[in-house]
Formats: sequence, structure tokens, C-alpha cells
Amino acid sequence: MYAMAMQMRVKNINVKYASFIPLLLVLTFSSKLSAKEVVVEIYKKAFIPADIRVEKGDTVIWKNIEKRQYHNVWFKQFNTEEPDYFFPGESYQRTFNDTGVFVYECGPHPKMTGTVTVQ
Ligand SMILES: [Cu+2]
Repeated sequence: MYAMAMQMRVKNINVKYASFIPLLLVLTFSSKLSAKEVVVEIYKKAFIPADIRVEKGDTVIWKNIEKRQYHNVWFKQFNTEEPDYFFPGESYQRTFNDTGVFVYECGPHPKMTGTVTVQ
């Protein structure tokens, strides 16, 4: 009787888990495609590294590690208006959901440029 109860219990658990299998497959599949975070540091008026390659869905985080200089990250193809400056210790981020080569610059320092290639 006890064994039978156990068996039923096991069966119930299996049934319970069975309903999760599609979800698990989705999670497994999406974890392969799971988005990464890629950091670009901003130091001495430069994006480091200036040219990066990421995958679709990844997020790029620009970290201002200057002592006192503010910057911004301006993708003119996305924003006609200049984005806000961010200060030492602050960061800016953007998620890339489309493939392509995206160029950007720093509004106050147009010589500071970089590219994000999304593949
Ligand atoms: Cu700048």
C-alpha cells in the first residue's frame, strides 16, 4: 500500500514535471541566445574599446570612469536630439535588437567615436 502510494506520488510528480517540459525547452533554447552585457569604459576622452562586436539582444553599458569629465553616447541614427550627459560613476546603456553597424559619438567631444557591430 505504501509502495503504491509512493508510486502514485512519483507519477503525480512526473505528470507535474511533464507540463514544465515545454517551458524548460523554451528556457534552454533562450538561454543559448541569452543576452550578454558588454561594457565599454570611458576614460581620458575615449571609448575603450571603441569598436565592439556583439550579438543581437546584447546590451552595451558605457561606464564613465573619468575623474571629473562628463560624456554622452549619441547614436545620431536613433536620436536626433542629443542624449543627457552622464558623469563619473554613472553609466548609459542600450540594448541592440537589430543587426548592423551602429556608429556613435560623444556630443560634447565629437572626436570621441565608436561603433557597435551587431551580428
Ligand atoms: Cu565626451
